[in-house]
Amino acid sequence: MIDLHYWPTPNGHKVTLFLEEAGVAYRLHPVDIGKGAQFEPAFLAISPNNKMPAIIDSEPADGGAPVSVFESGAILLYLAEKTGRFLPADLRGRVATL
Ligand SMILES: N[C@@H](CCC(=O)N[C@@H](CS)C(=O)NCC(=O)O)C(=O)O
Repeated sequence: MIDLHYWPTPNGHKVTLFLEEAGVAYRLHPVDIGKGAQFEPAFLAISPNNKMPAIIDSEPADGGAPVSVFESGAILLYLAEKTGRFLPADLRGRVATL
């Protein structure tokens, strides 16, 4: 399960678009950046630069402890590698996508 810490901005939408298109199960956790929720210690433990989106993957591919990822580009890359979706394996396709 992916826990997505989210607010409806373009950077937040990048992650929900991926999750919806890939059919990945997820739970949304609102981070009201207008009210300063991004500065709460529990959120900073996940996203130390006080920006959403951020995710916690409770079922990482290595079977280990939950993994947290912040920065939308890093999240998209993590999810692409986890699911095998939307990131071509060939050099040129991969570069074009990145
Ligand atoms: N480079 C980051 C930018 C994320 C970002 O700018 N998030 C904004 C909303 S779109 C935010 O959380 N701002 C709260 C703040 O800076 O205090 C990414 O791509 O994830």
